[in-house]
Amino acid sequence: MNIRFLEFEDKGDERGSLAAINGGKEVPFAIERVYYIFNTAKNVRRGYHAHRALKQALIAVSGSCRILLDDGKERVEVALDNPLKGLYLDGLIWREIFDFSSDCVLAVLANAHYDESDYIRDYQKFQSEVKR
Ligand code: T46
Repeated sequence: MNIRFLEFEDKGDERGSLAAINGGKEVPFAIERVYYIFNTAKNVRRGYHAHRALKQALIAVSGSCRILLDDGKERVEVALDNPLKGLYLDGLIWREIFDFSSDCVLAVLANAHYDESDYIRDYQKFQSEVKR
C-alpha cells in the first residue's frame, strides 16, 4: 500500500518540544492548505472517502486516533499517537478515522486547496476507480 510514515525532529530544549515542518523537506510536497480536526464527539468515525489526486500528511499533534486505510486490495489500520510522526497519503486510498481520544487534534497538511471534485465518497465508486 502506498503509505509512508514521516518522522519529524524534536528541536526542543529544556523549555519543551518544538517540531518544524517545511513543504518539500519534512513533507514531500509544497503545503497549500492546513486544517485540523478537534473536539471530536465520542465514538465518531469520519472520513469514508478517497482522494483522486490530493497528497496529505496527517499528524496527531495532540492525543491519538486510528485510521483504516484501504487501497482496494488490502486494508490496514494504523495509529497516530505522536506529534513527531506523520502519515503520508498519496493516491487512491479509502480512509476512515476513528478511536479519537478526547484531546485529539488531528492536523492535516495538504498540497492543494479544498476541492470536492477530488473526493470519492462512495465505496463502490472507489472500487471501480481503483480497478481502472
Ligand atoms: C481527509 C480527512 C482526514 C472545507 O470546507 N475545507 C476543507 O479544507 C475541509 C478538509 C473540509 N471542508 C468542509 C467540507 C465539509 O462540509 O468541512 C466539512 C467536513 O469535511 P469532511 O466531511 O470531508 O471531513 P472528514 O473528516 O470526513 O475528512 C477530512 C478531509 O475532508 C479529508 O480530505 O482526508 O479529513
